[in-house]
Amino acid sequence: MKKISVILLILVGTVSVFVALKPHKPKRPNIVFIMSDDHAYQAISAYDKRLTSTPNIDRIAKDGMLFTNACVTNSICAPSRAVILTGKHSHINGKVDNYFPFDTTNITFPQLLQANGYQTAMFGKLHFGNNPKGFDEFQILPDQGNYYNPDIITKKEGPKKLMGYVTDLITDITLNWLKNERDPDKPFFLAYLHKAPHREWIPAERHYKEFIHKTFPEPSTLFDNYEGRGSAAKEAEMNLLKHMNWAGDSKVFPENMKKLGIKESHSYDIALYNATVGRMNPEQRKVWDDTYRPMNEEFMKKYPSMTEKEKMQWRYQRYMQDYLGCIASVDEGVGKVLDFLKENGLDENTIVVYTSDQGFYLGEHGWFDKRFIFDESFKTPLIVKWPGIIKAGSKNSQMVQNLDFAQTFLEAAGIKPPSDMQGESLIPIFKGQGKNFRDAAYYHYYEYPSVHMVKRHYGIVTEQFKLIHFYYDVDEWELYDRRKDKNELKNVYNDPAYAKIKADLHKKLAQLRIKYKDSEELDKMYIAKYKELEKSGKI
Ligand code: SGN
Ligand code: CA
Repeated sequence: MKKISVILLILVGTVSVFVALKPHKPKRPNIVFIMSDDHAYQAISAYDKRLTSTPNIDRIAKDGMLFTNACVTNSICAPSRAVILTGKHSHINGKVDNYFPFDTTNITFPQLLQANGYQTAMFGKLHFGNNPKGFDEFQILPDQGNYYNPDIITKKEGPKKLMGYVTDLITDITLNWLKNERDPDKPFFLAYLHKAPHREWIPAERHYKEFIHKTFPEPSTLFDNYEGRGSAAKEAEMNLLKHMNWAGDSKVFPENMKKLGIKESHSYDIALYNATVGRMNPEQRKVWDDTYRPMNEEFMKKYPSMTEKEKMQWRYQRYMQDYLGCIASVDEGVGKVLDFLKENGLDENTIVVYTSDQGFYLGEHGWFDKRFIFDESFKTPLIVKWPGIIKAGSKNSQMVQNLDFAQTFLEAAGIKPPSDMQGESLIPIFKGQGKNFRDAAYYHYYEYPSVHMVKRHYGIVTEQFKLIHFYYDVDEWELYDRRKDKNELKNVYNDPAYAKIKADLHKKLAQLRIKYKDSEELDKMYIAKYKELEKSGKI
Protein backbone atom coordinates (compact mmCIF):
# COMPACT_ATOMS: atom_id res chain seq x y z
CA MET A 1 0.00 0.00 0.00
CA LYS A 2 2.83 2.33 0.99
CA LYS A 3 4.64 1.48 -2.27
CA ILE A 4 1.58 2.35 -4.38
CA SER A 5 1.21 5.71 -2.66
CA VAL A 6 4.84 6.55 -3.30
CA ILE A 7 4.50 5.62 -7.00
CA LEU A 8 1.33 7.69 -7.24
CA LEU A 9 3.03 10.65 -5.61
CA ILE A 10 5.94 10.42 -8.04
CA LEU A 11 3.49 10.21 -10.95
CA VAL A 12 1.48 13.22 -9.81
CA GLY A 13 4.71 15.12 -9.23
CA THR A 14 6.00 14.35 -12.73
CA VAL A 15 2.72 15.38 -14.36
CA SER A 16 2.70 18.67 -12.41
CA VAL A 17 6.27 19.44 -13.45
CA PHE A 18 5.36 18.65 -17.05
CA VAL A 19 2.27 20.89 -16.90
CA ALA A 20 4.31 23.66 -15.29
CA LEU A 21 7.00 23.45 -17.97
CA LYS A 22 4.54 23.39 -20.90
CA PRO A 23 4.34 26.88 -22.48
CA HIS A 24 1.30 28.67 -21.06
CA LYS A 25 -1.43 28.92 -23.68
CA PRO A 26 -3.98 31.55 -22.60
CA LYS A 27 -7.58 30.43 -22.58
CA ARG A 28 -9.47 31.93 -25.48
CA PRO A 29 -11.84 34.64 -24.24
CA ASN A 30 -15.62 34.40 -24.29
CA ILE A 31 -17.38 37.23 -26.08
CA VAL A 32 -20.69 38.71 -24.96
CA PHE A 33 -21.90 41.10 -27.66
CA ILE A 34 -24.79 43.19 -26.37
CA MET A 35 -26.54 45.35 -28.93
CA SER A 36 -29.75 47.28 -28.60
CA ASP A 37 -31.73 48.80 -31.43
CA ASP A 38 -31.67 52.60 -31.87
CA HIS A 39 -30.03 53.31 -28.51
CA ALA A 40 -28.68 56.87 -28.68
CA TYR A 41 -25.46 57.54 -26.76
CA GLN A 42 -27.24 60.62 -25.34
CA ALA A 43 -29.35 58.10 -23.39
CA ILE A 44 -26.50 56.33 -21.61
CA SER A 45 -25.35 58.04 -18.43
CA ALA A 46 -21.72 57.00 -18.97
CA TYR A 47 -21.89 59.36 -22.00
CA ASP A 48 -24.35 61.97 -20.87
CA LYS A 49 -26.13 62.33 -17.56
CA ARG A 50 -28.74 64.85 -18.66
CA LEU A 51 -31.49 62.48 -19.78
CA THR A 52 -31.37 59.27 -17.84
CA SER A 53 -29.42 56.91 -15.67
CA THR A 54 -28.13 53.54 -16.90
CA PRO A 55 -26.16 52.21 -13.91
CA ASN A 56 -25.58 48.75 -15.36
CA ILE A 57 -24.40 49.77 -18.81
CA ASP A 58 -22.18 52.26 -17.00
CA ARG A 59 -20.60 49.35 -15.10
CA ILE A 60 -19.07 48.18 -18.39
CA ALA A 61 -17.53 51.64 -18.81
CA LYS A 62 -16.27 51.65 -15.24
CA ASP A 63 -14.53 48.33 -15.79
CA GLY A 64 -13.54 49.00 -19.40
CA MET A 65 -13.26 51.53 -22.23
CA LEU A 66 -15.78 54.11 -23.41
CA PHE A 67 -15.48 55.05 -27.09
CA THR A 68 -16.54 58.64 -27.67
CA ASN A 69 -16.31 58.60 -31.47
CA ALA A 70 -17.54 55.15 -32.45
CA CYS A 71 -19.56 55.36 -35.64
CA VAL A 72 -21.40 53.27 -38.23
CA THR A 73 -20.95 52.94 -41.98
CA ASN A 74 -24.67 53.08 -42.82
CA SER A 75 -27.05 54.25 -40.12
CA ILE A 76 -29.90 51.79 -40.39
CA CYS A 77 -30.79 48.54 -38.73
CA ALA A 78 -30.31 45.46 -40.89
CA PRO A 79 -27.45 46.95 -42.95
CA SER A 80 -25.57 47.79 -39.75
CA ARG A 81 -26.00 44.20 -38.57
CA ALA A 82 -24.73 42.90 -41.92
CA VAL A 83 -21.66 45.15 -41.69
CA ILE A 84 -20.99 43.87 -38.16
CA LEU A 85 -21.30 40.21 -39.08
CA THR A 86 -19.34 40.34 -42.35
CA GLY A 87 -16.75 43.03 -41.58
CA LYS A 88 -17.55 44.51 -45.00
CA HIS A 89 -19.20 47.74 -46.11
CA SER A 90 -22.82 47.55 -47.29
CA HIS A 91 -21.96 47.89 -50.99
CA ILE A 92 -19.74 44.77 -50.68
CA ASN A 93 -21.95 42.56 -48.48
CA GLY A 94 -25.00 43.60 -50.53
CA LYS A 95 -27.34 44.46 -47.62
CA VAL A 96 -27.55 48.16 -48.39
CA ASP A 97 -31.03 48.77 -46.94
CA ASN A 98 -33.71 47.12 -44.83
CA TYR A 99 -35.47 45.72 -47.92
CA PHE A 100 -32.97 43.53 -49.75
CA PRO A 101 -32.64 40.16 -48.03
CA PHE A 102 -29.23 39.37 -46.53
CA ASP A 103 -27.10 37.32 -48.91
CA THR A 104 -26.31 34.22 -46.86
CA THR A 105 -23.35 33.30 -49.07
CA ASN A 106 -21.46 36.03 -47.17
CA ILE A 107 -19.00 34.59 -44.65
CA THR A 108 -19.70 35.98 -41.17
CA PHE A 109 -17.37 36.01 -38.19
CA PRO A 110 -19.64 33.73 -36.05
CA GLN A 111 -19.28 31.05 -38.75
CA LEU A 112 -15.51 31.30 -38.40
CA LEU A 113 -15.67 31.26 -34.60
CA GLN A 114 -17.91 28.20 -34.73
CA ALA A 115 -15.61 26.40 -37.18
CA ASN A 116 -12.73 27.07 -34.78
CA GLY A 117 -14.24 25.56 -31.67
CA TYR A 118 -16.34 28.41 -30.31
CA GLN A 119 -19.85 27.80 -29.11
CA THR A 120 -22.18 30.38 -30.63
CA ALA A 121 -25.63 31.65 -29.66
CA MET A 122 -27.84 34.55 -30.75
CA PHE A 123 -30.94 35.83 -28.93
CA GLY A 124 -33.17 38.75 -29.87
CA LYS A 125 -33.49 40.96 -32.94
CA LEU A 126 -31.62 40.22 -36.16
CA HIS A 127 -33.96 41.66 -38.83
CA PHE A 128 -32.42 39.83 -41.82
CA GLY A 129 -35.45 38.07 -43.24
CA ASN A 130 -33.50 34.83 -42.90
CA ASN A 131 -31.99 32.85 -40.01
CA PRO A 132 -28.40 33.43 -38.90
CA LYS A 133 -25.69 31.05 -40.07
CA GLY A 134 -22.89 29.92 -37.79
CA PHE A 135 -24.97 29.68 -34.61
CA ASP A 136 -25.31 26.51 -32.52
CA GLU A 137 -28.38 28.03 -30.95
CA PHE A 138 -30.62 30.97 -31.76
CA GLN A 139 -33.98 32.43 -30.84
CA ILE A 140 -34.74 35.49 -32.92
CA LEU A 141 -37.68 37.83 -33.36
CA PRO A 142 -39.22 37.71 -36.81
CA ASP A 143 -38.49 40.97 -38.68
CA GLN A 144 -38.88 43.95 -36.26
CA GLY A 145 -40.49 41.87 -33.52
CA ASN A 146 -43.19 42.98 -31.07
CA TYR A 147 -42.90 44.50 -27.63
CA TYR A 148 -45.68 42.54 -25.92
CA ASN A 149 -46.19 38.78 -26.16
CA PRO A 150 -43.83 38.52 -29.13
CA ASP A 151 -43.49 35.71 -31.66
CA ILE A 152 -40.06 34.15 -31.79
CA ILE A 153 -38.25 31.83 -34.20
CA THR A 154 -36.31 29.16 -32.37
CA LYS A 155 -33.63 26.95 -33.90
CA LYS A 156 -34.82 23.87 -32.04
CA GLU A 157 -38.59 24.18 -32.16
CA GLY A 158 -39.43 26.61 -34.96
CA PRO A 159 -41.83 29.51 -34.37
CA LYS A 160 -43.36 30.09 -30.93
CA LYS A 161 -45.38 32.79 -29.19
CA LEU A 162 -44.06 34.07 -25.88
CA MET A 163 -45.98 35.81 -23.11
CA GLY A 164 -44.48 38.88 -21.52
CA TYR A 165 -42.36 41.91 -22.33
CA VAL A 166 -39.81 41.50 -25.07
CA THR A 167 -36.71 42.90 -23.32
CA ASP A 168 -37.29 40.80 -20.22
CA LEU A 169 -37.94 37.72 -22.36
CA ILE A 170 -34.73 38.13 -24.38
CA THR A 171 -32.82 38.52 -21.11
CA ASP A 172 -34.43 35.38 -19.63
CA ILE A 173 -33.64 33.34 -22.75
CA THR A 174 -30.04 34.57 -22.66
CA LEU A 175 -29.60 33.79 -18.96
CA ASN A 176 -31.14 30.37 -19.40
CA TRP A 177 -28.63 29.55 -22.13
CA LEU A 178 -25.74 30.80 -20.04
CA LYS A 179 -26.89 28.85 -16.98
CA ASN A 180 -28.29 25.64 -18.37
CA GLU A 181 -27.48 25.06 -22.01
CA ARG A 182 -23.94 26.24 -22.62
CA ASP A 183 -21.08 23.76 -22.69
CA PRO A 184 -18.83 25.06 -19.90
CA ASP A 185 -15.76 23.52 -21.51
CA LYS A 186 -15.86 25.62 -24.66
CA PRO A 187 -15.29 29.34 -25.18
CA PHE A 188 -18.45 31.06 -26.36
CA PHE A 189 -19.70 33.92 -28.48
CA LEU A 190 -23.06 35.18 -27.31
CA ALA A 191 -25.07 37.82 -29.20
CA TYR A 192 -27.66 39.35 -26.84
CA LEU A 193 -29.67 41.66 -29.11
CA HIS A 194 -32.47 43.87 -27.86
CA LYS A 195 -35.38 45.16 -29.90
CA ALA A 196 -35.74 48.08 -27.50
CA PRO A 197 -35.67 51.05 -27.67
CA HIS A 198 -36.93 50.86 -31.30
CA ARG A 199 -40.05 52.70 -32.36
CA GLU A 200 -42.92 52.55 -31.27
CA TRP A 201 -41.24 52.84 -27.86
CA ILE A 202 -43.36 50.61 -25.62
CA PRO A 203 -41.78 50.20 -22.18
CA ALA A 204 -42.50 47.45 -19.68
CA GLU A 205 -45.51 48.23 -17.48
CA ARG A 206 -43.33 49.01 -14.45
CA HIS A 207 -41.41 51.57 -16.50
CA TYR A 208 -44.12 53.41 -18.40
CA LYS A 209 -45.88 53.86 -15.06
CA GLU A 210 -42.72 55.46 -13.70
CA PHE A 211 -41.50 57.45 -16.71
CA ILE A 212 -44.86 59.02 -17.60
CA HIS A 213 -44.38 61.34 -14.61
CA LYS A 214 -40.91 62.55 -15.64
CA THR A 215 -39.85 65.62 -17.59
CA PHE A 216 -36.65 65.94 -19.56
CA PRO A 217 -34.44 68.83 -20.73
CA GLU A 218 -35.00 69.88 -24.34
CA PRO A 219 -32.14 69.81 -26.84
CA SER A 220 -31.03 73.26 -28.05
CA THR A 221 -31.96 72.42 -31.66
CA LEU A 222 -35.50 71.14 -30.98
CA PHE A 223 -36.94 73.99 -33.06
CA ASP A 224 -34.43 73.76 -35.91
CA ASN A 225 -35.76 75.34 -39.12
CA TYR A 226 -33.14 73.57 -41.31
CA GLU A 227 -31.81 76.81 -42.76
CA GLY A 228 -28.14 76.79 -43.68
CA ARG A 229 -28.34 73.25 -45.02
CA GLY A 230 -29.43 71.64 -48.27
CA SER A 231 -32.65 69.97 -49.30
CA ALA A 232 -31.94 66.66 -47.51
CA ALA A 233 -32.42 68.05 -43.98
CA LYS A 234 -35.42 70.11 -45.11
CA GLU A 235 -37.20 67.24 -46.84
CA ALA A 236 -36.55 64.48 -44.29
CA GLU A 237 -39.73 63.23 -42.63
CA MET A 238 -38.46 62.78 -39.10
CA ASN A 239 -39.92 65.80 -37.37
CA LEU A 240 -41.44 65.13 -33.95
CA LEU A 241 -44.37 67.41 -34.53
CA LYS A 242 -45.12 66.66 -38.18
CA HIS A 243 -44.17 63.02 -38.69
CA MET A 244 -44.52 61.18 -35.41
CA ASN A 245 -47.68 59.10 -35.02
CA TRP A 246 -50.19 60.53 -32.55
CA ALA A 247 -51.66 57.21 -31.48
CA GLY A 248 -48.99 54.73 -32.57
CA ASP A 249 -46.08 56.69 -31.05
CA SER A 250 -47.41 59.30 -28.61
CA LYS A 251 -50.18 57.05 -27.24
CA VAL A 252 -53.04 59.50 -27.73
CA PHE A 253 -56.09 57.23 -27.72
CA PRO A 254 -57.66 56.96 -31.21
CA GLU A 255 -61.07 58.06 -29.87
CA ASN A 256 -59.46 61.21 -28.44
CA MET A 257 -57.78 62.00 -31.75
CA LYS A 258 -61.23 61.90 -33.36
CA LYS A 259 -62.81 64.10 -30.68
CA LEU A 260 -60.02 66.67 -31.03
CA GLY A 261 -60.02 66.51 -34.83
CA ILE A 262 -56.36 65.37 -34.94
CA LYS A 263 -55.51 63.73 -38.25
CA GLU A 264 -53.33 60.64 -38.43
CA SER A 265 -49.66 61.44 -39.15
CA HIS A 266 -49.60 58.46 -41.52
CA SER A 267 -52.27 56.14 -42.83
CA TYR A 268 -51.01 53.51 -40.35
CA ASP A 269 -50.94 55.75 -37.24
CA ILE A 270 -54.05 54.31 -35.54
CA ALA A 271 -53.54 50.84 -37.04
CA LEU A 272 -50.11 50.72 -35.39
CA TYR A 273 -51.62 51.64 -32.04
CA ASN A 274 -54.32 49.00 -32.40
CA ALA A 275 -51.75 46.38 -33.37
CA THR A 276 -49.69 47.18 -30.26
CA VAL A 277 -52.53 47.05 -27.76
CA GLY A 278 -54.15 44.20 -29.69
CA ARG A 279 -51.31 41.89 -28.62
CA MET A 280 -51.88 42.53 -24.92
CA ASN A 281 -53.80 40.21 -22.63
CA PRO A 282 -56.61 41.75 -20.51
CA GLU A 283 -54.34 42.37 -17.49
CA GLN A 284 -51.65 44.04 -19.58
CA ARG A 285 -54.29 46.11 -21.37
CA LYS A 286 -55.80 47.26 -18.10
CA VAL A 287 -52.48 48.59 -16.78
CA TRP A 288 -51.94 50.31 -20.14
CA ASP A 289 -55.34 51.98 -20.16
CA ASP A 290 -55.13 52.96 -16.48
CA THR A 291 -51.72 54.56 -17.01
CA TYR A 292 -52.23 56.34 -20.33
CA ARG A 293 -55.82 57.45 -19.60
CA PRO A 294 -54.95 60.24 -17.12
CA MET A 295 -52.28 61.47 -19.54
CA ASN A 296 -54.90 61.46 -22.31
CA GLU A 297 -57.43 63.31 -20.15
CA GLU A 298 -54.94 66.03 -19.39
CA PHE A 299 -54.03 66.27 -23.08
CA MET A 300 -57.73 66.59 -24.05
CA LYS A 301 -58.02 69.67 -21.85
CA LYS A 302 -54.77 71.25 -23.00
CA TYR A 303 -54.77 70.55 -26.73
CA PRO A 304 -57.37 73.08 -27.97
CA SER A 305 -55.33 76.04 -26.67
CA MET A 306 -51.85 74.70 -27.37
CA THR A 307 -49.51 76.65 -29.67
CA GLU A 308 -47.40 74.79 -32.26
CA LYS A 309 -44.41 75.29 -29.98
CA GLU A 310 -46.23 73.75 -27.01
CA LYS A 311 -47.35 70.82 -29.13
CA MET A 312 -43.74 70.18 -30.11
CA GLN A 313 -42.68 70.34 -26.47
CA TRP A 314 -45.45 67.99 -25.44
CA ARG A 315 -44.52 65.49 -28.11
CA TYR A 316 -40.86 65.65 -27.11
CA GLN A 317 -41.72 64.85 -23.48
CA ARG A 318 -44.03 62.00 -24.46
CA TYR A 319 -41.31 60.62 -26.77
CA MET A 320 -38.63 60.75 -24.08
CA GLN A 321 -40.88 59.22 -21.41
CA ASP A 322 -41.48 56.11 -23.51
CA TYR A 323 -38.07 55.90 -25.20
CA LEU A 324 -36.16 56.19 -21.92
CA GLY A 325 -38.66 53.89 -20.22
CA CYS A 326 -37.66 51.20 -22.77
CA ILE A 327 -34.01 51.72 -21.94
CA ALA A 328 -34.65 51.10 -18.25
CA SER A 329 -35.42 47.41 -19.00
CA VAL A 330 -32.43 47.10 -21.29
CA ASP A 331 -30.23 48.39 -18.50
CA GLU A 332 -31.75 45.97 -15.97
CA GLY A 333 -31.16 43.06 -18.38
CA VAL A 334 -27.54 44.06 -18.88
CA GLY A 335 -27.15 44.14 -15.10
CA LYS A 336 -28.47 40.58 -14.79
CA VAL A 337 -26.09 39.27 -17.44
CA LEU A 338 -23.11 41.06 -15.87
CA ASP A 339 -24.07 39.66 -12.46
CA PHE A 340 -24.27 36.15 -13.87
CA LEU A 341 -20.80 36.44 -15.41
CA LYS A 342 -19.35 37.69 -12.15
CA GLU A 343 -21.07 35.18 -9.89
CA ASN A 344 -19.89 32.34 -12.09
CA GLY A 345 -16.29 33.42 -12.42
CA LEU A 346 -16.76 34.15 -16.10
CA ASP A 347 -16.13 37.88 -16.00
CA GLU A 348 -12.32 37.65 -15.93
CA ASN A 349 -11.99 35.94 -19.30
CA THR A 350 -14.95 37.47 -21.11
CA ILE A 351 -15.02 40.43 -23.46
CA VAL A 352 -18.26 42.34 -22.93
CA VAL A 353 -19.36 44.81 -25.62
CA TYR A 354 -22.29 47.19 -25.36
CA THR A 355 -23.34 48.96 -28.54
CA SER A 356 -26.34 49.90 -30.69
CA ASP A 357 -26.99 49.23 -34.38
CA GLN A 358 -26.70 53.02 -34.82
CA GLY A 359 -27.29 56.28 -33.02
CA PHE A 360 -30.65 58.05 -32.85
CA TYR A 361 -32.12 61.55 -32.70
CA LEU A 362 -33.68 62.45 -29.37
CA GLY A 363 -35.22 65.70 -30.55
CA GLU A 364 -31.99 67.21 -31.91
CA HIS A 365 -32.93 69.15 -35.08
CA GLY A 366 -36.54 68.44 -34.11
CA TRP A 367 -35.99 64.84 -35.21
CA PHE A 368 -36.49 61.23 -34.23
CA ASP A 369 -35.07 58.26 -36.23
CA LYS A 370 -31.58 58.00 -37.74
CA ARG A 371 -30.16 57.42 -41.29
CA PHE A 372 -28.15 60.67 -41.65
CA ILE A 373 -24.37 60.99 -41.53
CA PHE A 374 -24.94 63.82 -39.02
CA ASP A 375 -23.52 63.07 -35.58
CA GLU A 376 -26.46 61.78 -33.53
CA SER A 377 -27.14 58.99 -36.03
CA PHE A 378 -23.62 58.52 -37.40
CA LYS A 379 -22.11 58.00 -33.96
CA THR A 380 -23.15 55.03 -31.87
CA PRO A 381 -22.50 54.00 -28.29
CA LEU A 382 -19.60 51.61 -27.80
CA ILE A 383 -18.34 50.40 -24.44
CA VAL A 384 -16.03 47.39 -24.06
CA LYS A 385 -14.58 45.62 -21.09
CA TRP A 386 -11.91 42.94 -21.16
CA PRO A 387 -10.15 42.48 -17.83
CA GLY A 388 -6.39 42.25 -18.08
CA ILE A 389 -6.34 43.79 -21.56
CA ILE A 390 -8.42 46.96 -21.30
CA LYS A 391 -7.64 49.45 -18.56
CA ALA A 392 -10.67 50.01 -16.33
CA GLY A 393 -12.29 53.42 -16.65
CA SER A 394 -10.46 54.38 -19.85
CA LYS A 395 -11.78 56.53 -22.70
CA ASN A 396 -10.89 56.53 -26.37
CA SER A 397 -11.74 59.10 -29.01
CA GLN A 398 -10.58 57.30 -32.17
CA MET A 399 -13.04 56.91 -35.05
CA VAL A 400 -13.71 53.21 -34.69
CA GLN A 401 -16.57 51.72 -36.72
CA ASN A 402 -19.04 48.85 -36.54
CA LEU A 403 -17.01 47.54 -39.51
CA ASP A 404 -14.22 46.68 -37.04
CA PHE A 405 -16.00 44.15 -34.82
CA ALA A 406 -15.48 41.08 -37.02
CA GLN A 407 -11.71 41.41 -37.20
CA THR A 408 -11.51 42.33 -33.51
CA PHE A 409 -13.37 39.24 -32.36
CA LEU A 410 -11.51 36.94 -34.73
CA GLU A 411 -8.16 38.24 -33.53
CA ALA A 412 -9.25 37.90 -29.90
CA ALA A 413 -10.07 34.26 -30.64
CA GLY A 414 -6.72 33.70 -32.34
CA ILE A 415 -8.26 33.29 -35.80
CA LYS A 416 -6.74 34.91 -38.87
CA PRO A 417 -9.44 37.14 -40.45
CA PRO A 418 -10.18 36.67 -44.16
CA SER A 419 -8.15 39.15 -46.21
CA ASP A 420 -11.23 40.71 -47.82
CA MET A 421 -12.68 42.02 -44.54
CA GLN A 422 -12.56 45.81 -44.60
CA GLY A 423 -12.26 46.87 -40.96
CA GLU A 424 -9.38 47.02 -38.51
CA SER A 425 -8.95 45.07 -35.30
CA LEU A 426 -9.55 47.21 -32.22
CA ILE A 427 -7.18 45.16 -30.10
CA PRO A 428 -4.29 47.68 -30.33
CA ILE A 429 -6.69 50.32 -29.01
CA PHE A 430 -7.82 48.00 -26.23
CA LYS A 431 -4.17 47.66 -25.23
CA GLY A 432 -3.72 51.42 -25.11
CA GLN A 433 -1.87 51.58 -28.45
CA GLY A 434 -3.45 52.31 -31.83
CA LYS A 435 -2.96 56.07 -32.04
CA ASN A 436 -4.10 57.57 -35.42
CA PHE A 437 -6.23 54.49 -35.87
CA ARG A 438 -8.34 55.87 -38.72
CA ASP A 439 -7.99 59.38 -40.13
CA ALA A 440 -11.28 59.30 -42.05
CA ALA A 441 -14.41 57.17 -41.84
CA TYR A 442 -16.40 56.30 -44.96
CA TYR A 443 -20.21 56.35 -44.85
CA HIS A 444 -22.93 55.42 -47.36
CA TYR A 445 -26.72 55.44 -46.84
CA TYR A 446 -29.09 54.07 -49.51
CA GLU A 447 -32.71 53.64 -48.42
CA TYR A 448 -34.53 56.30 -50.45
CA PRO A 449 -37.29 56.98 -51.33
CA SER A 450 -38.66 55.28 -48.24
CA VAL A 451 -40.02 55.89 -44.76
CA HIS A 452 -38.56 59.17 -43.34
CA MET A 453 -37.37 60.26 -46.79
CA VAL A 454 -33.70 60.67 -45.99
CA LYS A 455 -31.90 61.11 -49.30
CA ARG A 456 -29.18 58.77 -50.48
CA HIS A 457 -25.78 60.05 -49.50
CA TYR A 458 -22.17 59.11 -49.01
CA GLY A 459 -19.33 61.00 -47.43
CA ILE A 460 -16.28 61.06 -45.24
CA VAL A 461 -15.81 62.17 -41.70
CA THR A 462 -12.49 63.28 -40.27
CA GLU A 463 -11.83 64.55 -36.78
CA GLN A 464 -12.54 68.09 -37.94
CA PHE A 465 -14.72 67.92 -41.05
CA LYS A 466 -17.57 66.14 -42.74
CA LEU A 467 -17.96 66.12 -46.53
CA ILE A 468 -21.26 64.74 -47.85
CA HIS A 469 -22.69 64.07 -51.28
CA PHE A 470 -26.49 63.76 -51.49
CA TYR A 471 -27.46 62.14 -54.78
CA TYR A 472 -30.23 60.35 -56.73
CA ASP A 473 -32.91 63.06 -57.06
CA VAL A 474 -30.43 65.84 -56.17
CA ASP A 475 -26.72 66.44 -56.65
CA GLU A 476 -25.79 68.43 -53.54
CA TRP A 477 -22.57 68.65 -51.59
CA GLU A 478 -22.34 69.73 -47.96
CA LEU A 479 -19.34 70.45 -45.78
CA TYR A 480 -19.38 70.88 -42.01
CA ASP A 481 -16.70 72.18 -39.70
CA ARG A 482 -17.15 69.82 -36.78
CA ARG A 483 -15.06 71.83 -34.32
CA LYS A 484 -16.63 75.20 -34.96
CA ASP A 485 -20.15 73.98 -35.61
CA LYS A 486 -20.87 71.17 -33.17
CA ASN A 487 -24.56 71.00 -34.06
CA GLU A 488 -23.88 70.85 -37.82
CA LEU A 489 -26.12 73.76 -38.67
CA LYS A 490 -24.07 75.51 -41.35
CA ASN A 491 -23.04 74.01 -44.66
CA VAL A 492 -19.75 75.76 -45.58
CA TYR A 493 -19.25 73.95 -48.88
CA ASN A 494 -19.42 77.19 -50.87
CA ASP A 495 -17.52 79.32 -48.38
CA PRO A 496 -14.23 80.40 -50.08
CA ALA A 497 -12.41 80.14 -46.74
CA TYR A 498 -12.81 76.35 -47.00
CA ALA A 499 -11.67 75.99 -50.64
CA LYS A 500 -8.40 74.20 -49.84
CA ILE A 501 -9.98 71.98 -47.16
CA LYS A 502 -12.76 71.11 -49.58
CA ALA A 503 -10.29 70.10 -52.30
CA ASP A 504 -8.31 67.91 -49.86
CA LEU A 505 -11.44 66.23 -48.59
CA HIS A 506 -12.66 65.52 -52.11
CA LYS A 507 -9.34 63.85 -52.82
CA LYS A 508 -9.53 61.83 -49.63
CA LEU A 509 -13.11 60.79 -50.34
CA ALA A 510 -12.14 59.59 -53.84
CA GLN A 511 -9.28 57.59 -52.32
CA LEU A 512 -11.57 55.96 -49.78
CA ARG A 513 -14.12 55.07 -52.46
CA ILE A 514 -11.30 53.26 -54.27
CA LYS A 515 -9.90 51.68 -51.11
CA TYR A 516 -13.27 50.24 -50.12
CA LYS A 517 -14.22 49.39 -53.73
CA ASP A 518 -17.26 51.64 -53.86
CA SER A 519 -18.08 53.44 -57.12
CA GLU A 520 -20.66 55.29 -59.19
CA GLU A 521 -21.33 52.03 -61.05
CA LEU A 522 -22.31 50.37 -57.77
CA ASP A 523 -24.44 53.38 -56.80
CA LYS A 524 -26.32 52.99 -60.08
CA MET A 525 -26.63 49.24 -59.68
CA TYR A 526 -28.18 49.59 -56.23
CA ILE A 527 -30.59 52.23 -57.54
CA ALA A 528 -31.62 49.88 -60.36
CA LYS A 529 -32.17 47.01 -57.88
CA TYR A 530 -34.22 49.31 -55.65
CA LYS A 531 -36.39 50.35 -58.57
CA GLU A 532 -37.05 46.69 -59.34
CA LEU A 533 -38.21 46.18 -55.75
CA GLU A 534 -40.42 49.28 -55.99
CA LYS A 535 -41.98 47.95 -59.18
CA SER A 536 -42.70 44.62 -57.56
CA GLY A 537 -44.52 46.46 -54.74
CA LYS A 538 -42.07 45.31 -52.02
CA ILE A 539 -41.27 48.90 -51.02
C1 SGN B 1 -40.17 51.18 -39.17
C2 SGN B 1 -40.36 52.45 -38.35
C3 SGN B 1 -39.44 53.54 -38.85
C4 SGN B 1 -38.01 53.04 -38.84
C5 SGN B 1 -37.93 51.78 -39.69
C6 SGN B 1 -36.57 51.16 -39.74
N1 SGN B 1 -41.74 52.90 -38.45
O1 SGN B 1 -40.57 51.39 -40.48
O2 SGN B 1 -39.56 54.67 -38.02
O3 SGN B 1 -37.13 53.99 -39.36
O4 SGN B 1 -38.80 50.80 -39.13
O5 SGN B 1 -36.05 50.96 -38.45
S1 SGN B 1 -42.89 52.19 -37.55
O6 SGN B 1 -43.95 53.19 -37.44
O7 SGN B 1 -43.33 51.02 -38.25
O8 SGN B 1 -42.31 51.86 -36.26
S2 SGN B 1 -34.87 49.94 -38.31
O9 SGN B 1 -34.31 50.12 -36.96
O10 SGN B 1 -35.41 48.63 -38.48
O11 SGN B 1 -33.91 50.29 -39.34
CA1 CA C 1 -31.95 50.33 -35.53
